[in-house]
Amino acid sequence: METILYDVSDGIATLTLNRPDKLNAISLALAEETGAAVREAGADPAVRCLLITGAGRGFSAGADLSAVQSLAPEGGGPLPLGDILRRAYHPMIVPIVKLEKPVVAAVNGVAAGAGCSLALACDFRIASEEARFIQAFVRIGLIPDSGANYFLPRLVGIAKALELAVLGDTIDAQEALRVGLVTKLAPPDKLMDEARAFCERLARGPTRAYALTKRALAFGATGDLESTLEYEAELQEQLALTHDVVEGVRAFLEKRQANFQGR
Ligand code: T3D
Repeated sequence: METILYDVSDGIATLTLNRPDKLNAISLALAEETGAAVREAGADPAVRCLLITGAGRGFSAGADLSAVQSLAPEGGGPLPLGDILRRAYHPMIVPIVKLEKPVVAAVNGVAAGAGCSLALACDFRIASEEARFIQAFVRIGLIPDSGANYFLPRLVGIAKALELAVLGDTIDAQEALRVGLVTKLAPPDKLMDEARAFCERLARGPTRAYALTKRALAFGATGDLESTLEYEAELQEQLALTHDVVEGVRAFLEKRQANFQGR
């Protein structure tokens, strides 16, 4: 892979966006390779948590604007932005949201435009105290994309989402924590250690319960009470079949730590 690094150890897959000279701007190759690596993490039983970060001083500066012009049709015409999103960006974002394992973003620096959407698609964001978040789309005359219109109102409410999207201002890490965009902050030199420790905790957890929690919350966010109650009952029935529920209950009764195996 040319634009990302991917490594698995101790139950954690680490995916590093790796175009540091362009602040990890998203080329078609980076989008494709990221989506493929996320799917690989999903299929690999050795992976129980996915960590996404950026090489160098940025997390991701969004769409690679230096490459966009070259995608214009020969002989002129509008940029095929819809096609690019459908073909490259959506297959990068959807597998992250659907991954049946926890996904943590270690936001090491600026996250702008679709790079911010990529961070928001993750289940948790641990940000460097020097990270910045920018809904940069409006600065080039676009609306938020790559799922920002889905993630932002859910995380910060529609009024704040509108403010961030319309003004396109830079918000610093402290403000991002205050409004609920990030889970926690870490000093820049401790970010990866803290993110890794967070992932280690998740990788030792009941992976199937995490997966079905993601599904249940997504369902509950749009469903009515009765259908959500029924959905919860169905998912608990599935979990009752897992090793981890048997082990969790037994460990409680034996007054010891559960040894979850993710199955
Ligand atoms: O269908 C579609 O394709 C549409 C999809 C759209 C989705 C989007 O993401 S739209 C939004 C695209 N992103 C942006 O508009 C952000 C552009 N970048 C910036 O505004 C700034 O770079 C930042 C605020 C993110 C960071 O500023 P700063 O001062 O820390 O760094 P810098 O000096 O501006 O950037 C460092 C280098 O990265 C620089 O290259 P150089 O001059 O050293 O050779 C810069 O050109 C490059 N870079 C930064 N962002 C991008 C980029 N190169 C290509 N594309 C970028 N998005």
